[in-house]
Amino acid sequence: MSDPGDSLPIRTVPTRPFQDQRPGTSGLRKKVRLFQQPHYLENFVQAVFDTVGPVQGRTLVLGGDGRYHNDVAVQVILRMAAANGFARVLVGRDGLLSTPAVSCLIRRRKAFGGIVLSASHNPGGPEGDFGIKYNVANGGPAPEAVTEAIYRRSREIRSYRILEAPDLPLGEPGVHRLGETTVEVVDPVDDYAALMEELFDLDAIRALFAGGRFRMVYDAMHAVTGPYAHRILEGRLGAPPGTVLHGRPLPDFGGGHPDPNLTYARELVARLWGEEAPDLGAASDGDGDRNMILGPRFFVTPSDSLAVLAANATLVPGYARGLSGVARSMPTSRAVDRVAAALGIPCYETPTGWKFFGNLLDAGRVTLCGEESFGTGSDHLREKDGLWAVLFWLNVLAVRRQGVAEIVREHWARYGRHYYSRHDYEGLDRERAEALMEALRKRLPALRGERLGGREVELADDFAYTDPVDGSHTEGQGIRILLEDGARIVYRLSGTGTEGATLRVYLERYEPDPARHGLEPREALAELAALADAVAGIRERTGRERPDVVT
Ligand code: VG1
Ligand code: CO
Repeated sequence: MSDPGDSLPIRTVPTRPFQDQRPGTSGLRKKVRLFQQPHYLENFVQAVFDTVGPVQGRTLVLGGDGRYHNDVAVQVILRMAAANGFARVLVGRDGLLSTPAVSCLIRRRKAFGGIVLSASHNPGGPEGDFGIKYNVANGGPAPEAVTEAIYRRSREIRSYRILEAPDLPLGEPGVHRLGETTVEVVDPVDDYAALMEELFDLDAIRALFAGGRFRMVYDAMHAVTGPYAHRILEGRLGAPPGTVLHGRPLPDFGGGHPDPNLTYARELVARLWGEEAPDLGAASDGDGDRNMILGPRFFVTPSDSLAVLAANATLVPGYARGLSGVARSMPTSRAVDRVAAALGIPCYETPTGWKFFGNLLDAGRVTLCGEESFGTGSDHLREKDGLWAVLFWLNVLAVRRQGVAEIVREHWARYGRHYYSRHDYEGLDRERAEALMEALRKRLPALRGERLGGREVELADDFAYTDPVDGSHTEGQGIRILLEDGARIVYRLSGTGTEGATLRVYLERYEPDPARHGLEPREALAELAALADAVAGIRERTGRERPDVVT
């Protein structure tokens, strides 16, 4: 044990509240320079401790995705955790932990909660974004009642507590004392890798890779999953070195946008669409909770991926007993609903954001859940989990010995295809974007019973959700318009952006006939996209001719 001693002075630092510390879809996200203001991070952390406490004698898990400011923030939070009386802090080596690894550690080590430092898929670096998120004892994101209470506290806070102490060395696993607090530096991968070992038939996947017939490329996007992927894919599963691209976490993600989609994972996409494409392509985001799955010249939409995993779950040891139920966020396509119906299990529709799955998972009502935004997960922890989804696919591929595209096409043939696409209009003027949503909301009563594109509007509402487990209620979660042929348009404003407003428009059309499963989503959804524009006046109100990102 190295120690700066037990008798370090605790300082109570006077501060003034910031008015803008309301957590969004997934924690508090702001530009790095806002987080660098004196007291900004400290205020929020104290607001968290005040809200979730008493924290005396408890264990906290702490880590982040390695983005710019991660190293500074980790040291501040360690000193604050000690000053606030935590008995123990488990911190990832070099301050690194993926979001799923934080969830895993909270659960396996029975911690009181955890702090994740990440702005997920948002770019990093001095000009980029930073973020902080609190997870509760089940390992999942704090529910809305807690995040709102943290926000209220942040607006009245007058002081915070911090220990005066030098930075702790976090480069090697080991145990340190910080005042009265024990700080344990843990290997970020160990516990997570052990959990994956319990869930998947890793020997079968190893056999798939053996002999070099099956090849994959995994793009860690210079974000947090590099060390996890090197260890599990190249180490445990025997995939050749070079399988993991961009495997070194960098504070600015190598200048990239750590968002695993067809736009930002450019090199990976080039490989999968190139000569001698590997059999599987995959990528994760900044903090490792998202995943993208590709076959040779083939993109699996996240909504389809969830449905395929649900339909094949019993092939995987950890899910061989079957699923208790499934859940998806409202904008996610309803492909998984059809699998649930066929399996005779419930399917829940929740608001956007992983925090709404927590109660369903805790209550054992669902086993798998997912979002259209490249998020898939299960009851193995309480966050979405990028590498887990990749291993799930690998396990299915190892058992079925078919290609990715073949598996998805067979799935469509059986259940029908949900053509799906999300159009994002980024960096809009906030007032204009809110006015667009408000105008839509006002039109809802008139829309019901109207005809759009020759079909009757079956449902038009602003999505509200009552949690079936604890009865908590949330409103204003997105405008949805459902047509009689099953087509659907959803509009909502992003809760993770840091500049202006982002309008997300989600388009979905169901096609039961396998003869018509070969269209490009763009063609298949062209008419619906035009309708979405006509109904909301997107071009007129935003002045944008087309979306910035289509996924
Ligand atoms: C987005 C996604 C949402 C996801 C959230 C956090 O939120 O749409 O599905 O849960 O990001 O993902 P929004 O409010 O911008 O649409 V991550 O990987 O940032 O933790
Ligand atoms: Co993320």
